[in-house]
Amino acid sequence: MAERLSAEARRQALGGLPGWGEVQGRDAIGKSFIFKDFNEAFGFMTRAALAAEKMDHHPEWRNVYKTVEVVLSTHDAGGVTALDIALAKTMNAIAG
Ligand code: H2B
Repeated sequence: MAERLSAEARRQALGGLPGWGEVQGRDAIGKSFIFKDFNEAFGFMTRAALAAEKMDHHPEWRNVYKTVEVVLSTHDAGGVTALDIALAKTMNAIAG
């Protein structure tokens, strides 16, 4: 099973992940993606969902019009692991 990252490892990983930051009050990372319109936002969600399913690692997320708020945490580990960092990277790549 993936292990929770140390605070230092998480901080370092976040340094290479534009737009991502710590979620206040829990062991998780988050980002608000803002797209041109709903079509772009939902297209992102569709591609990210397929990637997440392939990784067997799933986001907590919320869409309002052209904004997608994402929170990543590994529920099985109770915090941020390398799986969250990998999914965050994939999401950044999909968003372009
Ligand atoms: N996604 C996330 N974010 N955290 C998990 O711990 C997790 C998951 N566990 N997706 C996976 C599914 C697990 O429940 C299955 C059985 O592999």
